[in-house]
Amino acid sequence: MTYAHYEQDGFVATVTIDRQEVLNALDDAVLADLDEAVNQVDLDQTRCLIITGAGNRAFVAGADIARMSTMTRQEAAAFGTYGNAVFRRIEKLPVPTIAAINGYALGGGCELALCADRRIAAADATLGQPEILLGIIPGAGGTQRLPRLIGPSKAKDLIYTGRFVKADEALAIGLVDEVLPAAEVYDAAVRWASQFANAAGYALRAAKEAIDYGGELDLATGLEIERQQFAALFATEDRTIGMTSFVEN
Ligand code: CO8
Repeated sequence: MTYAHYEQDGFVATVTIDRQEVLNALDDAVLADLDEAVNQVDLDQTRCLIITGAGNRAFVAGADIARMSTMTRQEAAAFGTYGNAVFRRIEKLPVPTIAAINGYALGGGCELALCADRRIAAADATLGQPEILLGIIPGAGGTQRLPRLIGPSKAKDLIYTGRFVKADEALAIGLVDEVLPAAEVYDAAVRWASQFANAAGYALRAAKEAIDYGGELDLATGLEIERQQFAALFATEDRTIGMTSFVEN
């Protein structure tokens, strides 16, 4: 019995969180299975990772509120630390990642989606950071990644009010990148992922690292990372093939 299934289809890996009786809510066991599934990503075999939720009702409806309702402060600290570590590992994967958001992505579920490079949402998806309604704040990166993605004003709107955001609004404010009928979300994620199957893998990794790591630093350091990555790619076969074939043809 696992709460997170790993599948590999060609160069595309998919991790599906599966605890449908509580809308895929996260507790320690789900986090551990998610961690284990993500650790199966073999960087020699995988060009893109899709993360999704099982069933059609939820991506992840948040951390398990029943479990959190009895947590001591120390237990909450441990839970938050673990959740953050798992999410950070996902965010730091060198390959592109996609959140295929089917249904609710609330609280820790929205925060998980924020760790992906791209968010594709079903037209009936609902996102949000409702923690304030429970007397807490986001605990797995929401106060940090959400304002970086959609700006501090919009992030404060969502986090201060805890209101739910339907897919159309999520698209309008940049919280998701694409909205499609529910039945088309996963296939669209696979299509987006598949374009990387034959792409220059080292260049993709370098682009991701320069954008993500550089974005956490001052401009001068970010530019330095880009400069080094740019030069390093001249030692790859992809660059030799790519440039030679352009020049010859
Ligand atoms: N935790 C535990 N159980 C849940 C959760 C949850 N987050 N969400 C839904 N469930 C359960 C329900 O209790 C219900 O169980 P049961 O059938 O035994 O009564 C089952 O899932 C189905 O849910 P509903 O009957 O409520 O379905 P509805 O369609 O009526 O409502 C909602 C769906 C609107 C999604 C509603 O269930 C809801 O509001 N859920 C809570 C959403 C929420 O507040 N999420 C944020 C939680 S706080 C958080 O995520 C903090 C993050 C900290 C990160 C820490 C590291 C990972």
